[in-house]
Amino acid sequence: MAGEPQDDCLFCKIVEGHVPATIVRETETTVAFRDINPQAPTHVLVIPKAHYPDAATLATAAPALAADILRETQAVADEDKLESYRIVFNTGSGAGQTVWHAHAHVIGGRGLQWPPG
Ligand code: D5M
Repeated sequence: MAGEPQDDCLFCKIVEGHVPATIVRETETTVAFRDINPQAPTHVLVIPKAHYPDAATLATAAPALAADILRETQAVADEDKLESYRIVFNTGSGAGQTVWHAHAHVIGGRGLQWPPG
């Protein structure tokens, strides 16, 4: 069923506390934790506790939850005192998505180039 935890999902395991993570924020519906392979001084992943495979599926099935994710990206930026930051939703393997549980990358703390690589 949409949103149900998946046994084979790494981020569901982080939500359940079965895989350790450096959690920076948690709400009723979301968790934010530091990326294990940081690309900038701040690199935090904001995820819904419920399982959706990517951002578009999340936004269609649970738009209020998608809004929770976006609000939390700002809260993470505030926590790390970032004036500027980038939010990235890699969607599809061609764009670099490797974990099939929707997540926003919050990246900041250094100059960011545009266009991204
Ligand atoms: O982003 C998936 C991201 O997830 C990638 O930047 C590494 C990160 N990752 C993978 N395993 C972990 C654990 N265990 N803790 C924290 N971060 C993790 P994608 O957009 O799918 O490539």
